[in-house]
Amino acid sequence: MPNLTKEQLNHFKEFGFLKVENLIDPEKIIDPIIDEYHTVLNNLAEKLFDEGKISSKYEDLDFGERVTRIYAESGEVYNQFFDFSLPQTGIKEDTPFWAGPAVFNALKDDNLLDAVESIIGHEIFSNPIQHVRIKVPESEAPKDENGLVKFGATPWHQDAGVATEEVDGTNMLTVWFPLMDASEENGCLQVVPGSHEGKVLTHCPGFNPKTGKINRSLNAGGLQIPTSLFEESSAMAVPMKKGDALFLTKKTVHSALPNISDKIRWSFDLRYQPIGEPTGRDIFPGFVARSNDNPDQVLDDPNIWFDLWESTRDNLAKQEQFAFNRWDGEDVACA
Ligand SMILES: O=C(O)CCC(=O)C(=O)O
Ligand SMILES: [Fe+2]
Repeated sequence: MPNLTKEQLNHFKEFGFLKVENLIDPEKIIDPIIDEYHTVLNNLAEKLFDEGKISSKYEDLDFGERVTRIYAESGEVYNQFFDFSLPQTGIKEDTPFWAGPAVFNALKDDNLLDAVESIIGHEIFSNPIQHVRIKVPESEAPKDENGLVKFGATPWHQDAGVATEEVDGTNMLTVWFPLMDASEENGCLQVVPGSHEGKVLTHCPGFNPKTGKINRSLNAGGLQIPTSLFEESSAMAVPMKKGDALFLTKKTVHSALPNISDKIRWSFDLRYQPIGEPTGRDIFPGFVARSNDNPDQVLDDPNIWFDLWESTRDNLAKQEQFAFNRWDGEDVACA
C-alpha cells in the first residue's frame, strides 16, 4: 500500500529528491544487515591474515574500527567482498560478492516498497545497480598512486549518467539509506534541488586519458559532471538518521561529501523501476520485488537471489567483458 503523502510526492516531483524519516526499521531491517556483514568481515580478515597482508585479524575491534584497520594496514579497499552487485568489468570466477538474506530482506522491505510504490506504481522491479558503500575515515584510508583516497567522496553525477542510455526513457528510482547516522562530517549525500528537470548532463572521467588531467578535487576514478554545467551553489547536504531513506530521480544531480570523521560511513543504495523497463545493466540480474498483476512472479527466496548473482558471475567470468560507460571525455566541458 502506498505510504507517501501528497505533500511528500509533490516535494519529490518539484525538487527531484525526498527524504523520508523513520521509513526503515533499524532493529528489524538494518541491524540484521550489520550482523551479516560481521561474518563477511570475519571471512575477509581470515583470508588477508592467511595471505600475510595483515598482521592481526583485529578480532576485538568493532565493525567500523576493524574494517578501517584492515584497509589501512593492507593499503587496499575490499568493498567488493561486501557488495551485492558485480564490478562493471574484470569479473572472474572468484570475484567476491555478498548477496545474503538480510540484504535481500532490505530490498524487499514492505515499508520501503510501499514508498517506492507511491512513486512508481505497484509493478516493481529491483534494478541490479545496487551497492553497499563502506567509507573509512579519509585520514586512515588507503590512497591510490596519485595520492587520492581510494573509495572516497562520490563526485557529482546523475544516476542515469552512470548507467547506459537505455535508462533515460525509464522511471528508475534511486533509494539511498545509511546503516548509521550520516552527517556532513562523515560524508552524507548532497543534492541539487530541481536539477532533475533538465537533461542528462555530460559526465567526464575523473582521470581524463585524453588530456592526462586528473580532477584532484574529487574521486579520480569515477565519472563526474563538471560544475560548469549546473548550479553547484544551490546544492544542499542531506544529513540522515539510521532508518531514514532518501529518494532520488535518475536525473537528480548528487554527490557524497568526504568522510572527515573518525568513524566509517556506510550506506545502501538501491534502485527500482516499473517491471519491463531496461535496467541500464541488463547483463546483471534484477527481480520482481512486488506485483499485483503477476504475484506469482515475485521473488521471495533469498537463496534464489544469491544463485542468480552467482550464476551471472560464473557466466560472465567465461566471456569477454565490456565496461559500459556512455561517456568518452571528448566533450569540451571535460577539458
Ligand atoms: O553513497 C555514496 O557515496 C553515493 C551514492 C550514490 O550516488 C547513489 O546512491 O546513487
Ligand atoms: Fe548516485
